[in-house]
Amino acid sequence: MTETWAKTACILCECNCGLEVLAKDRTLLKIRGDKEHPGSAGYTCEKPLRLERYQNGSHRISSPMRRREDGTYEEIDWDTAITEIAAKLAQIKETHGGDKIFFYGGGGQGNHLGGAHSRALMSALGVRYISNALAQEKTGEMWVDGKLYGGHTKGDFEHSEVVLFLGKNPWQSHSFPRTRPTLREIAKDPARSMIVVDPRRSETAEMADFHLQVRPGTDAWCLAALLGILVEEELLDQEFIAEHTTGTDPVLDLLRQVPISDYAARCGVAEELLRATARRIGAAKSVTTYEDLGIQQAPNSTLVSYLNKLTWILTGNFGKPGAMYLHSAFAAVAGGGAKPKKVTPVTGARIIAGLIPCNSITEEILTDHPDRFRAMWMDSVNPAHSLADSQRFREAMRSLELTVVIDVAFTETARNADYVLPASSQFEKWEATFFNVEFPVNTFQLRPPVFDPLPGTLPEAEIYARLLRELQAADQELLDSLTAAAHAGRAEFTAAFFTALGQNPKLMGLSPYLLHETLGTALPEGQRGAAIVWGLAQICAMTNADAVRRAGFADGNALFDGIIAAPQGVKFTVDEWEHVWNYVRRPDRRFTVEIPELLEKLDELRTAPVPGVSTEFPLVLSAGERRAFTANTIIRDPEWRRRDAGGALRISPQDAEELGLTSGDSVRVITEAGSAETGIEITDMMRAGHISLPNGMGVDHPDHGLVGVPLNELTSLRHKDEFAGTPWHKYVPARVEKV
Ligand SMILES: Nc1nc2c(c(=O)[nH]1)N[C@H]1C(S)=C(S)[C@@H](COP(=O)(O)OP(=O)(O)OC[C@H]3O[C@@H](n4cnc5c(=O)[nH]c(N)nc54)[C@H](O)[C@@H]3O)O[C@H]1N2
Ligand SMILES: Nc1nc2c(c(=O)[nH]1)N[C@H]1C(S)=C(S)[C@@H](COP(=O)(O)OP(=O)(O)OC[C@H]3O[C@@H](n4cnc5c(=O)[nH]c(N)nc54)[C@H](O)[C@@H]3O)O[C@H]1N2
Ligand code: SF4
Ligand SMILES: [Mo]
Repeated sequence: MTETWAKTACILCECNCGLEVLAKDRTLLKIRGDKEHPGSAGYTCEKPLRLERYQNGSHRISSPMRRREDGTYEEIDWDTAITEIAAKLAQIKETHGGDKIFFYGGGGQGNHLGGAHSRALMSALGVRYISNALAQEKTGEMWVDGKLYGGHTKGDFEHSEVVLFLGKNPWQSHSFPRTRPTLREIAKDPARSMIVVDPRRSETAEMADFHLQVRPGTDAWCLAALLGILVEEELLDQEFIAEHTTGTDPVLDLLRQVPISDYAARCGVAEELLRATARRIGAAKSVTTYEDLGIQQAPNSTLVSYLNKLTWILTGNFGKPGAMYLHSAFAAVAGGGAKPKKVTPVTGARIIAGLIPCNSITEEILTDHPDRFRAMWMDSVNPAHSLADSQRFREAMRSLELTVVIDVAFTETARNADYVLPASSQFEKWEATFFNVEFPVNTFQLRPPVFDPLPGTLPEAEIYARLLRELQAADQELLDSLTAAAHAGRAEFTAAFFTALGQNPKLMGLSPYLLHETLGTALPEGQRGAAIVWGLAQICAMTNADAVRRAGFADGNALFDGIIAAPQGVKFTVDEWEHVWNYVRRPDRRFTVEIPELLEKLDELRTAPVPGVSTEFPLVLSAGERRAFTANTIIRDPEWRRRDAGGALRISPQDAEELGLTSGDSVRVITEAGSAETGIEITDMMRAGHISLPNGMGVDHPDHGLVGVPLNELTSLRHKDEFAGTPWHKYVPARVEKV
């Protein structure tokens, strides 16, 4: 076969940098950054260069599998799998109601079209409860965002004078376009400053002008002190506050009372350093902040998200170059479908952005409550590895009447499922993500398949379509008339589709399926898997009409055609900075600064004890550090890793000495939930008392066995945020013993 260069994207983190790949037969021979990609412009880090380890290898599965009584699996054909699964879903819906079928996942770092297709199955079944990984990291922030301005914010880091990274190590974890060049530019420019709040001297902290090396889990005191100083030293932007916010007075009153010296002592950061940091923020023309897992998976996380946002709001760092912004979206990553419920059926936990808190999932299953979930659908996720307390989650899976996993590999989760359905890889089908969060220019890339599906596998679009056909989810007459319209022409189809939806709004939920079955058959050969994007493009063009037009697309049809024609990605919205207020979802376009529940928590900080350690567990384990070669569990082959192949436990020289450890030793890490053996790396990156293990390790591979620590054998469901229910993976009390 000939070698051809094709355009695609990296699937290992949410940046989705554009790639060009040299493909031959079924392999990825060479991989390089795509200079034509509108967001990454040729940039990549070291991780995608051997994506071949994802695409091919003994981890891939190529037949549907059914679990036997004894826990082993047998291969079955697709027809059998679809018929049996559809029958069981229908029976559970009939007996217990569709709301007892829980959907988890629907996409990872590179693939969101499968999740979009799954919406049609949910709609047909009457599913009401869903969740995904966002509900173990971002839902606290989302709750705060909802109260403040009703949208998602990000920063214009590239042009920012001062950037603040809060529990975020972008050198390794990235998360914004061309991360490393941007960090390097900030670090070398004497007129710009980088502030990092992290107990660890991370690669990013190493580059920073201000490193606030907090005690683990004490960020609330640190940020409260920082805000206290901003208020006390009159470093706020009063004009911005008067013009763009409401409810700010009670917040300022409380911040005036912050005992600054006391809080500095509690978080372990020198007061003078905090004051210098506050002054730098106050004097800057533009400031951006990025909060991530270091605070989102640690004590007081929702409160800390709020304090983070107050830092840039009260200093007027919104809606100008180099500052924070709200933005357009190609399609939503969260959102609970038609009418999301407010609390979970069994434990009454708060549902945020339509998502059940991850730490509640097990408790919604392992109970005899009549409203418990009876079935769980898992697509493109590995919850038996990624959710807190793996042991209990496995028990929960086995107690359900039906569990189905769709994955490319026989994962930890697949090994506990009743049925496992093999998906085509992200290079074998049309794919895209909805991590489109830039402003003033926002981009979207629809990636065509590089290869045909691995024999035996199916793209998710086809899996969901087969199930929905089996369930007879749509009226045949409707399908026939839409198909005829699609063959007549785009204008005819557009009119027919919207007329059908107008006559029966309930069809909205089924539209991914309808598009696949009708428009999909009229698209040029091989493009059927892109049909769903036609629907998303229509919604996007209606929601952001002016910005889409400024990007050069007259309407949804033009946008869809433009997307198909540009496999390197398109700019789908173009804004000016003054348009940013259009994205603030408030009738008065102002920020609602007062959040009473969180002000109460802020006030309680004075008397609340700082999270501490015990004699039984004297160390704090950060369970899930992003390193040079980790990528959740997307790549299972340990030979992919060029460095730190075993995933060592990082420990400070002081702690190592106290425990009598030297380089090369093995240790046992013990927590209240479990224990694991691992090698160590003694490094002064770590603060005394703080240890860390990498994420994404401890998965089983047919040729290499299990390498590294499966972290969630060490975590428990109990430790979680009181508002959002997000786990404290960065704050796991632990002890270490030499073995
Ligand atoms: N290389 C790589 N990159 C990735 C991923 C990957 O698997 N590998 N995963 C992607 C995903 S899904 C996500 S969500 C992001 C996450 O990206 P990050 O949140 O940046 O990643 P982490 O390393 O988990 O945590 C960031 C920092 O929090 C610090 N930290 C620990 N405890 C505390 C604390 O109490 N307070 C503060 N202030 N900091 C603390 C840690 O020392 C660490 O440096 O990364 C994305 N990018
Ligand atoms: N202790 C601890 N736990 C954590 C974290 C931590 O830091 N510490 N981090 C958390 C965070 S931030 C996140 S985002 C989660 C991530 O955890 P999960 O959301 O569970 O996802 P991944 O580990 O990314 O697993 C993705 C799965 O998708 C499969 N896959 C890949 N391509 C395809 C495809 O095309 N189709 C289908 N159907 N499947 C595919 C992969 O084989 C893999 O099994 O983990 C969380 N868990
Ligand atoms: S930054 Fe993320 S998306 Fe870009 S190349 Fe690295 S891992 Fe892939
Ligand atoms: Mo994540």
